[in-house]
Amino acid sequence: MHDLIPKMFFAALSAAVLSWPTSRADSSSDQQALQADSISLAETSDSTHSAHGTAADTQPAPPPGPIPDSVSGYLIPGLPFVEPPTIRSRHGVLKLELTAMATPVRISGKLVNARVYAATAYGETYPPSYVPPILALDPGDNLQITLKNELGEPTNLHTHGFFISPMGNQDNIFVDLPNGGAFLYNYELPATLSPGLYWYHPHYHPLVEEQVFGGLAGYIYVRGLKQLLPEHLQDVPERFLHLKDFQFNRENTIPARNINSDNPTHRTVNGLVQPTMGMEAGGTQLWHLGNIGADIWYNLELSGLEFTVIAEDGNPVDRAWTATQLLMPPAKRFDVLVQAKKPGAYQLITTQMNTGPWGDDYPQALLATLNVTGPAREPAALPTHIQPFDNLAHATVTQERVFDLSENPNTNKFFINRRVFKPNHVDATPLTGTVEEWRFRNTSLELHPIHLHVNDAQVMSVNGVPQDARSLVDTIPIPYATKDAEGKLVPGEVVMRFKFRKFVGPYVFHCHILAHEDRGMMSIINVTSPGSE
Ligand SMILES: [Cu+2]
Repeated sequence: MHDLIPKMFFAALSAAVLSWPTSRADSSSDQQALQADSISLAETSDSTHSAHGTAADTQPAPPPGPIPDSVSGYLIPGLPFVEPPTIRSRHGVLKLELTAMATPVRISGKLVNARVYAATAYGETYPPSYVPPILALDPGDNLQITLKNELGEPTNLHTHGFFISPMGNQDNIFVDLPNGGAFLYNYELPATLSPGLYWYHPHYHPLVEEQVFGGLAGYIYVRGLKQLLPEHLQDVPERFLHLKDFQFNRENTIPARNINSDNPTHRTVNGLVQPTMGMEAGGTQLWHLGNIGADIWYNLELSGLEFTVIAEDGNPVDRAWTATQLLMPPAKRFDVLVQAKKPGAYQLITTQMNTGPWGDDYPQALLATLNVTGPAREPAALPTHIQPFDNLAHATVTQERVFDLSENPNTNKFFINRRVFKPNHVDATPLTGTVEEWRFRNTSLELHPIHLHVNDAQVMSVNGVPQDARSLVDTIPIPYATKDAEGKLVPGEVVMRFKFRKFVGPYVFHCHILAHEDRGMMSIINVTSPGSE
């Protein structure tokens, strides 16, 4: 099995080895290693996991049959809030089968053609659903997912936020699982994995947007957050709110081609349009919020109530912070405490917003209604501190890097350092145990949320303003460029630090607006150990 590790990655590189870019700054011994592995790849050409990006690979699935309106029915708003089932680990192991398929499912009462997961685990069958089961784990667990592909096109799986190896059958987004195939992912979670909300979704370039937009995205919850709360809050009710949006065409199919994220869309919470939730006056609830849609943003408000953030992107914060608005780019997660003193109907909305002159405009939308009942009552005291984190502000930085984010609105291509993603191009080769400082400069006129796999980031400054980080994070909006008084373009800029703690191997960073990622805004880093070069 070990042999497969480099081969799967270098399968993705195989075409490249023939024309290795001259601009690559890495050592020539690296290059020799790549060539050596590409030779061994040839010996395994019968492997079901072939290179990414060939014409045959990215052949899209044929469109599904239309669903007549008489069969599809209508979206029903205001249904009671429900959550998907949870599959829990047992004795340190969670073993399940996940099947990605194109099939009709009901979303808030309406039948639409979607791309979704079905699951089986411990003798239970979980039918295909727009919101798949929540996988609940403890730090240190072993997660074994057999992914079966019935989509009609290739796919794979990414565990967003996990601090695990990017190689072999762990968080390896270079795996190419063809239609009809199966692949065993075997994730070894570190005992130190931080508690909070994570998620899973396909990462098969360049079909990621359509697969996530079709419905292929679910939650992973790593337990232990409640134990970080004061004792009087450790048994508060929890709610998992999956934020996903979908569009459907005349044939009642979620589009897979030419998705326009600026089109009118249906925002859903747990696959429901504007569901109703309940809470007792004076009560406290722990909400797990994640934007697991493909492209669009949320700016949440709850009728002026405060969200008390206790974790961000699966990282408990050192100081709890409160906000009446939560900006959530695609992939963003917050674990928050919510309280209401007085009874009433509180509206969870996403406000009107736009993502820049070249970006999208979203109208305000009601997401859910929280009905608070009973006599007014003072809620419990909230915590101010949750858990310290490994603050990198005073770390020794061994390497600085600059990444330019740009786009061409005419060709609809998106670039990092003026290149579209190439499976053969490595942009950086950090060493384990070091801290690097990366400067992202956005010269385009829209926001781009940047996500690095495996290692979380500490935001140091935004547009030159120093930031006092409360935790590490994994999805960071980079502000768009503006013009100064003389009309000169001033890039939006975020400086962040990464500590490459442990895992070696190639992995990616990219814009998590998946249309941008699919159209080029992604790049590879290859982490090595000092002495292994
Ligand atoms: Cu982007």
